[in-house]
Amino acid sequence: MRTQVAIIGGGPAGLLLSQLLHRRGIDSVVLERKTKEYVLGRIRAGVLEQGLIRLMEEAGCAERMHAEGFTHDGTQISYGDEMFRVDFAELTGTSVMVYGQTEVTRDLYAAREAAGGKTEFNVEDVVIHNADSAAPHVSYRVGGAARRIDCDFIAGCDGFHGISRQAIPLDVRREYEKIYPFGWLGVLSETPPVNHELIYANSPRGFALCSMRNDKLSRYYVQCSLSDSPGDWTDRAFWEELKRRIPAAQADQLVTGPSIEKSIAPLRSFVTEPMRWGRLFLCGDAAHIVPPTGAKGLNTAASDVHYLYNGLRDFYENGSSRGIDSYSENALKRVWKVERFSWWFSSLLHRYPDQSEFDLKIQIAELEFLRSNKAAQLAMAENYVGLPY
Ligand code: RFL
Ligand code: PHB
Repeated sequence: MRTQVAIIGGGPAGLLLSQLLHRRGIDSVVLERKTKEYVLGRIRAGVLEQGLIRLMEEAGCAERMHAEGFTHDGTQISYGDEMFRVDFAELTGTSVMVYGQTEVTRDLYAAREAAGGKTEFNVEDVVIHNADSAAPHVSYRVGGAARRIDCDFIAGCDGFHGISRQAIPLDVRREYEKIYPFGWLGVLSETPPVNHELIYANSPRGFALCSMRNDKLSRYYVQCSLSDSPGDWTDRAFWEELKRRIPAAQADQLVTGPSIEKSIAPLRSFVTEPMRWGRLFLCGDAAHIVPPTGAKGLNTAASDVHYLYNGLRDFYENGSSRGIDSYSENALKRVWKVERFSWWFSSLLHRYPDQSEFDLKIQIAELEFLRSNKAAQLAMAENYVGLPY
């Protein structure tokens, strides 16, 4: 088989790239290790920046998002029983949208299917060949049969555990990593959200987050130990712990119910450089990971897709390689700013095992500074709604 762009990974980055390219008449094939049902079963991001909203529009996939997504003009931040609001609309003139990654992915799959796009599921043993030559190809197996795709370019959109990053030789690749000494236990429940905006909560017992998918579906998280497993947490234990970490006024109003999903995610900051090697381009979680505090993972995957899509367009439409040549540099400049924000926001809100009494006082001082200082709020808001691209 031959295509212009072979895309490894059928998560949001790979699908969005494929659909954007299709709209410009550029052919691609998506290779996904799992089934569509599996990909759509993963509960992940919930907050979209304007940049991703615009890309969904450009991809022709924004109708349901605009009908069902919720615009959020601000967020709440609490510490103990204190709570304050950062008003994104007033500070930056823009907002974010609450619309789940699951729904984004569902809309993208629907668009690829309607357009007759080629997606191979259940692929195994994907190997990238000759990425540093003018004629790369990808080999893989599906149902035991060996297959091969010849292409002009390869987009490595296969997430943190994918194979694309490993195809860049070790003497070229540099990796930067920070592992956090805790995880997030997340619960999805068919209950009305405790608040109409998100609450990011710093508490002496650890971080908590009150989020949502819609007015009948809530998503909550509590900071937990890395040695915990979801089975260690009964629903009752989860709700009790969440109530202890948010202000009493909100805890009193919390509607609890059975969890319909419960999972633990470790927290990590990670960047690989460069994001391009020859004709291979890394996109999204394949190249970088942020801790979820600040909701930046999916959104940063989208900004990579923006740079790569425009570079490939420039190549096919104008015969220029300027965009693809500057892809890694441009994407990484923004990635590092997002890494900084996600690291900072995580540091502000979590309990760390080695925190001293001094460190705790500094954390509260920083929260009170943020509460009272418009310049600090503006810096936070600009990052939260998404740095421009
Ligand atoms: P994905 O979603 O991991 O998709 C990669 C796909 O590649 C497939 N794959 C392979 N396919 C073929 N061959 C191989 N060898 C392959 N290896 C892997 C995988 O099966 C998968 O389908 O990466 P992508 O597309 O880069 O998207 C990134 C986002 O999924 C991720 O950054 C976000 O979910 C992170 N994230 C959040 N991001 C936000 O912007 N806002 C949020 O509110 C937010 N909340 C979150 C999050 C991540 C979380 N977890 C579970 C880590 C909340 C949580 C709890
Ligand atoms: C979510 O709703 O899953 C969510 C929202 C905000 C975050 C992380 C996750 O910072």
